[in-house]
Amino acid sequence: MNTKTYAGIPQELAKLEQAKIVLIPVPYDGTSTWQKGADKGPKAFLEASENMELYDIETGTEVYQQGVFLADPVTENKSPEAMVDAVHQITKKYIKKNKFVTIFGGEHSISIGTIRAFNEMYPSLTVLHIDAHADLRKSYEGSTCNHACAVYEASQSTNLIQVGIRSMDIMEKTVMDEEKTYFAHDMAIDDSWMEAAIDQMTDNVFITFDLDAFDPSILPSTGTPEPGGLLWYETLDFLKQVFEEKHVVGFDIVELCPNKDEKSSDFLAAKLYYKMLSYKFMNDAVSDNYDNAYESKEQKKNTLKFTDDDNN
Ligand SMILES: [Mn+2]
Repeated sequence: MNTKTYAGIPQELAKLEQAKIVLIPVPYDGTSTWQKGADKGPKAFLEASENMELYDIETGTEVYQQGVFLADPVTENKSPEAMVDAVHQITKKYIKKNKFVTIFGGEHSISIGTIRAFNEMYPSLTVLHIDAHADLRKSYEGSTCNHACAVYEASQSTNLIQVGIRSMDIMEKTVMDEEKTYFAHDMAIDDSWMEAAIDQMTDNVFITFDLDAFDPSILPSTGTPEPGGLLWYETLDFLKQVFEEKHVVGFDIVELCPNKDEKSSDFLAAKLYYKMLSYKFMNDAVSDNYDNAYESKEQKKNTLKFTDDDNN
């Protein structure tokens, strides 16, 4: 039984029944290719979160008052496929409980499971993928559930928009939709990408945020740091607009690879998570009921079928 709460919030705000927000840690690092350690990400993130002040100056809110339930970590690691399946099932379970579901990895392969769950529960889903890497390989090192394949499935089954990309294999060009890809070298010289990307989104948006999208000068503790990344305030500016203009249905944050001598990355991840929650709930009173407005594709089919029968 886990008695620790997210960010040390009071127990009564951390109970599943009352909490509007669910946080699922996935300490998984089965397929990373260079520096190992993303499995330690959730622990470092939670420790940093406990040392963070919980009033958000920008929105003038204390989003933790909406309630945050810290779920048991997903520890399935028999195979990448079994891990993805476990993440998929548990994510879906909490969406069905009408919560705002968030997931902290772990390496990026966990997002195959999170995206699959949200895509089953929300029609016309946009996946906003913020990352240094394209992650569009169909399979890698013998598995379709490798971190290098994180958004291949999303590219086939959702409206995928990629932001911050600065590293890819030439083969991925055959899968990539360059109209919906925002490369870091273009973003650096022209900030019209924010509006352009938002214009391409449907209303339901899931955000998968690989921390290596950030510039290594502000976030060095990640498995594969790439130069030329996003900075803090431009990232927040973009995220805030997305939360204001779209129905963000959930998000995951992945690839924190902690280094005991460098804590600022852990703290940045903690703060990013809290900022995203603050933007999500900035206009919601604590007393408001929360409705995550899920409508699974199965349900939708049944409703249509019912209507057809009704007309006969
Ligand atoms: Mn990446």
